Order: sequence, then structure tokens, then C-alpha cells
Amino acid sequence: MSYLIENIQLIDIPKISDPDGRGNLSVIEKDFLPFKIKRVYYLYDVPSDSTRGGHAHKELQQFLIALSGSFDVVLDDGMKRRIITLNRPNKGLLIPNGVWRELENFSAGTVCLSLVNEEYDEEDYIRKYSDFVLFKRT
Ligand code: T46
Repeated sequence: MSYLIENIQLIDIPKISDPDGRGNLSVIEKDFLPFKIKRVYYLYDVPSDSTRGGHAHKELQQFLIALSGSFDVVLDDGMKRRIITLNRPNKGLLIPNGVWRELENFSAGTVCLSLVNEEYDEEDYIRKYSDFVLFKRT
């Protein structure tokens, strides 16, 4: 998947507001994502001073949603850094492979949902930033 880090933006997830005031419903289906979902996992009970992520993936693509609460995603392509805040359950962040990410500033009660295109494989992780920089150069 090719990308420019500047083009990584929050994506609106369709929202159906109940006409009788029963709240909202959001749905991800069919071709909404540019990949088939192979795995779903979620982060929760994250202390506010904790950082998650701190790695890149060689192949894995990912769609992150703050189902509740909020957190910041620091994106890094080896040259530039950007910070994007997720704080709505109807907005998602599509992170292509080859992007370093750190998740921080978790508010109390945050649930971060992750939809991904690969099964879990530790070989797909680049967990050292210096290895990531080398990976981007080659
Ligand atoms: C990502 C961020 C947002 C598994 O056994 N299966 C799994 O599917 C996952 C995701 C993790 N694990 C194990 C591997 C580690 O022993 O759970 C432990 C914690 O994983 P990790 O340190 O990778 O957790 P995070 O929160 O730093 O990263 C996770 C995902 O790994 C990663 O893809 O982008 O959430």
C-alpha cells in the first residue's frame, strides 16, 4: 500500500442516528476498508501515562477506532511525524504498513478497536526505531 504520511487522515464511518432518539449506530461493511479483516483486537484499561504501539508493521494494515474515550496516535514515516487524535466512535484511522506508530494520552475508559488484514505474526513487527529507519531506507 503506498501512502504519503500527510494523506493519512481520519475517515468518517457511516453513522445512523436513530430517529426516535435511541442513539447512534455505526457500521463497517463490504468494501469500506481497502482490505479484508482477518483479525480484531482491542485495547482497554490503559493507564493514562502508558504508551502502546512503539513499532511498525512490514505488511499489516490497520484501521483504528476510539470506541470510547480518546487517545493520540503519533505517526512517523522515518522522516516526518504527525499526531492525530481519535475521540469519536464514528471516525477511524487507516494506518498503512511501513508506518511507525505510538499511541499515547489515553483518557480513562478508552477502548481502542483495531481491525487488521493479517493474523498475528511477531515477524511482521519492527520494534526498534533504528531498525525501522533502516527498513525505510532499503
Ligand atoms: C498495534 C497496536 C495499536 C498477541 O498475542 N496477539 C495479538 O493479536 C496482539 C495484537 C498481540 N499479542 C501479544 C503480543 C504481546 O505479547 O500481546 C502482547 C502485547 O502486544 P503489543 O506489545 O504488540 O501491544 P501494543 O498495544 O503495543 O500493539 C498492539 C498491536 O500489536 C499493534 O499491531 O498497532 O496495538
